[in-house]
Amino acid sequence: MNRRIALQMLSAAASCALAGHAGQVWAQARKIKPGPTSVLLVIDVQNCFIAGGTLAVPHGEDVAPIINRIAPAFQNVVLTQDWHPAGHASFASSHPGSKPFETIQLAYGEQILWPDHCVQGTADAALDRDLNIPQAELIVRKGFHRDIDSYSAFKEADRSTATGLEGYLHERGIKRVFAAGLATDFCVAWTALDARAAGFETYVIEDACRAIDLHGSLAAAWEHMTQQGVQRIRSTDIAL
Ligand code: VGL
Ligand code: ZN
Repeated sequence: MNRRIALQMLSAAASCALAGHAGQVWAQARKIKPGPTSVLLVIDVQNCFIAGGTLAVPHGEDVAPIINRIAPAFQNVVLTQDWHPAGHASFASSHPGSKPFETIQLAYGEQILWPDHCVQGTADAALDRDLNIPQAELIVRKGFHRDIDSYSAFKEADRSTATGLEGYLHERGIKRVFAAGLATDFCVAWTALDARAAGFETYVIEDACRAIDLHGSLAAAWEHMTQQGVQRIRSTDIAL
């Protein structure tokens, strides 16, 4: 190869490397930096919702490694646990003649019936052991009233009983909520919608969630969330 071609190749390689680096810098600059007024809400990443659990969400066990990877980018992390007493109103077994995934009418309205799950103090209700977020500052337990379910980490299914999370976040000066966990179309969606209603800038980290998807519930949840201004992002959109 002659000297001129060799030089041309060298300079092309150099500019390629430069463009690659600039591209990386640009991509990094466009990423979301959570900061002190943001919180990562890790919703119900519990044994009941992963493989081997009583209400296993398809591929639910895949979220812990993704959440572990982004959690260090957050100065505030709050975990939730679905935490039902035995005989809870959302259990099909509490309503003779009913079966899981049927719908019934309770005092506060329609309720989907579930298999017994996340019973207080059981191994099934414990956090997924693969979750590794030692800096998490608070665990909110919900669904502990026997006669009221709570998909949302903010407000129970009667739409009036508060969990206290809204007050906690306001007192801590939190403005932005990032939600991840299980399940996208139930506890994550209800939590994100209530976060919006409470005035927080709200993001759902799509690939850090997995869905139950009962009769089109996943598509409906995204439509509802998008309509209400919940922002749909991916874990790679967050600056690590
Ligand atoms: C959930 C159904 C029943 C959830 C909790 O965490 O999404 N789903 N209880
Ligand atoms: Zn539940």
